Amino acid sequence: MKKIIITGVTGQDGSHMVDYLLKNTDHKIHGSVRRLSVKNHENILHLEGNPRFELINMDLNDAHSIRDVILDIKPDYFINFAAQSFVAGSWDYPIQTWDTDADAVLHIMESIRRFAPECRFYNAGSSEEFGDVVCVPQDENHPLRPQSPYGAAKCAARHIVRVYRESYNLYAVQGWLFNHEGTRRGLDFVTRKISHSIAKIKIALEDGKDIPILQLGNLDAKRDWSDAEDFMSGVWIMLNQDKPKNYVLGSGEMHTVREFLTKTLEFAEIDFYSEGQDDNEKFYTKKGKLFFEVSPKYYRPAEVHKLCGDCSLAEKELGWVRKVDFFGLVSKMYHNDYSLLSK
Ligand code: G4F
Repeated sequence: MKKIIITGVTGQDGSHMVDYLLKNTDHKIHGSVRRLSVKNHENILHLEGNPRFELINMDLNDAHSIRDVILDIKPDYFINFAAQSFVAGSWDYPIQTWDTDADAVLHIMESIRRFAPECRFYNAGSSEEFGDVVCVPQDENHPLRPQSPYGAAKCAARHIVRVYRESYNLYAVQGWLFNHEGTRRGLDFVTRKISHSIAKIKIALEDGKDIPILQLGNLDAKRDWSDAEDFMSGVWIMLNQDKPKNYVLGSGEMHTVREFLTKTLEFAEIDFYSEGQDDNEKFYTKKGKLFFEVSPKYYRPAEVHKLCGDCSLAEKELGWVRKVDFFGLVSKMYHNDYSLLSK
């Protein structure tokens, strides 16, 4: 039985990866978590008692902890999904972001090189590395032009992974994953913030209660949104090629934040009209109740205006396919939040 370490298992991607591997392989999975006084295990509650899944303690900000775990388990695969992944937060915590998203990758690579050189390593890359893009769509050859401390840290990690792969002949890859969302997404990311808030607004309207007001920042940013579950097979295939190589995973479609919001309102069957522009834009129900407004407090010091992934190489060489499109994703997220909140 092969051994896989996955970091970030309490998060969206880590928990989906565990589900994917339990279903599609016979391997043993060691899910690493940082011991906290408050548990945040909602995404992995269903794994409790599974004999092929074991939680282990590891703190990516502690090189000794990484070394001890790799020495002890001698994994066949190491999938690093743990990160400070909230781009907006990276201006508030740039050093913590750098420690977790860049330095930790160096510590992992160094421990793999010393103690488990046969281990295959995947690091979660990001389309934020392309940042201020020079063309649309972006493929594997797009230059790295990050716009945030988060994007810069991911670029540093990418170079670390490449240098270790080339210097020590390790199987180490990093996928450029464009935005991927779903029902386990954190509430601060814009898609889940919208699906969850609109579901709350819908329920308040149905119950005749006070309507909570949703506030968002830049509605014109364009993103390439996919279903996170669809990306897991792509990551696993990337890890199991004859030779290590990096790939873009995305949908090749761009949609604005505004489109995500209005599509969600369509699924919620909330009719509305808008007033004002830019910082003063507001949405009202047909009965004149305010339920949405733009708030500059969610603007970022620097924005990535458009991201669109060209995943043709992954489709051709890995045979990777997506199942869920943009409308399917919006529908799934809204309906999931509506049923969660109506319970
Ligand atoms: O949902 P977001 O916070 O995701 P962002 O910044 O694109 O990053 C996500 O995708 C990356 C891959 O491209 C990952 F590497 C990263 O870890 C993360 O998963 O914001 C999306 C867009 C931005 O342009 C932002 O300015 O939505 C805009 N936005 C507008 N109002 C907002 C809000 N974003 C958030 N989080 N909250 C708002 O109120």
